[in-house]
Amino acid sequence: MKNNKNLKVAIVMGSQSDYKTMRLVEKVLKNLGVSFKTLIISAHRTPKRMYDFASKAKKNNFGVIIAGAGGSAHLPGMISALTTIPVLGVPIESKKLKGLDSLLSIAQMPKGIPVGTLAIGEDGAINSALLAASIIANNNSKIRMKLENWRLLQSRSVKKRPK
Ligand code: RP5
Repeated sequence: MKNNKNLKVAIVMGSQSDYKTMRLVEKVLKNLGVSFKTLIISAHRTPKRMYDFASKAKKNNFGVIIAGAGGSAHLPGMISALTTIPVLGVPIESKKLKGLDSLLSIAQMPKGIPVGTLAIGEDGAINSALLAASIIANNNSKIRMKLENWRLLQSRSVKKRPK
């Protein structure tokens, strides 16, 4: 890892079909001024690509990896097995089981190889970006300030009384 202050976030997903959810990660990170790189990597369709990515992730200055996957959703766990960079898993809402399959698969990692699991679908995608920004903010005061401001605006946007 070259520079603790300028760590990037890797956004990876198992399929093009995951991008409609995972593009929200990009949107939030852009808003917070966090650098990122987005890639399609499938644990089962492109295992070599996954191995190359995960084994070079530290050298490539990634500080957090966000992995979105649906169905049996082994991508986040497999990447986590190959690197000690924190991996956040976004369970994609699958067609048949509405993402419950993805959620259980990502959350139920056996001890020893952790994956921080977010909510299913869009909420999870957005929160994964906020959590990744929090991790990067530990060593980056500019991003910490942007994150604090984001929270402030969110609080201000909540009306006191319902209409
Ligand atoms: C997983 O299979 C992907 O993460 C995706 O959510 C799911 C379905 O992929 P496609 O059949 O749409 O390519 O690997």
